[in-house]
Amino acid sequence: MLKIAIQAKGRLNEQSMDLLADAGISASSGNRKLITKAKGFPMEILYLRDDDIPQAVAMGVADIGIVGMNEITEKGEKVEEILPLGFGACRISIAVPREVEYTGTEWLNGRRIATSYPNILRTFFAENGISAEIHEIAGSVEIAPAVGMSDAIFDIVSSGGTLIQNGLREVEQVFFSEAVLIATPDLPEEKRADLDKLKFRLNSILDSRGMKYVLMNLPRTAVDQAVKILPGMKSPTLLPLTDPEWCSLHVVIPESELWEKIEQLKEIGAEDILILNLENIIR
Ligand code: PRT
Ligand code: ZN
Repeated sequence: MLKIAIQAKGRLNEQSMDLLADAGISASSGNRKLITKAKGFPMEILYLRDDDIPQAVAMGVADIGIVGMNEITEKGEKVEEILPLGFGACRISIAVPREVEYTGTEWLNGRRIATSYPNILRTFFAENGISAEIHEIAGSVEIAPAVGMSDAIFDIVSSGGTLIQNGLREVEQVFFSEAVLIATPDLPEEKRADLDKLKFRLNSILDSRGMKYVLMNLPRTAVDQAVKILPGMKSPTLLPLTDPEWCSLHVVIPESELWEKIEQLKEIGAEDILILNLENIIR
């Protein structure tokens, strides 16, 4: 039976559980134990701190896991990256006090930089020929400059709000991360088959996220123009209506392009447009 490591609590926990739930896999509710048996898939769920997930998967304590790319790279454990999951997006950046006149990476020479990601920072320094002092601290990195512990920080940024609140300015974006499904390097054959099934379910969910299913009535004479407007999965579906001059057009559109496409379709005569949520795309 596959054993998956998930963050016990924190930023990745909820979205990891939601993704599994969308794939028809649920953990028994009630008190979160260290390990529970999932329903809907032959799988056990192991709840760990995110810092421990790369090692647990590398050692085979868990067969697979969901964790941020930042933790995978920082820990340097040997794991197989199976699938980027499209959530938990963030970057690790260098930030300096607002009033500092940052002139470029050479400003960092001889400075003290506080971080929880010393290995990623060390690589960045080596690649850029910088010689600076790395101060490893476990939490609240953003307060280090204000209390005189460092000249700059190297920390996770997503909206940038935390930096602003602490009087800091982002000056170098070094590493980009998102949550990733990882696997232990020597996964046994029978577990590999289960992993393939899981991957299939996850891919169909990830493909459908951010997509809408759109139906509309369209004059037959406007079909050629509609096909040009729509990106289409292969070709859009056309169904006849009782009125021979009209048809019903069905298409999947990315949410980011939805309203622009709808406006164009209305201009060529589309009516009664329905927009539906899409749950899965099985290719
Ligand atoms: O207890 P455990 O060790 O499991 O959790 P943790 O406290 O170490 O990690 P957690 O839950 O904070 O984050 C887990 C993972 O989420 C990280 O390793 C990243 O892969 C990802 N992630 C995505 C983030 C953020 N976005 C994020 N914004 N992790 C942390 N942050 C922090 C950031 O450091 C800043 O202090 O959130 C704060 C707010 O960010 P802004 O820029 O939006 O203000
Ligand atoms: Zn952590």
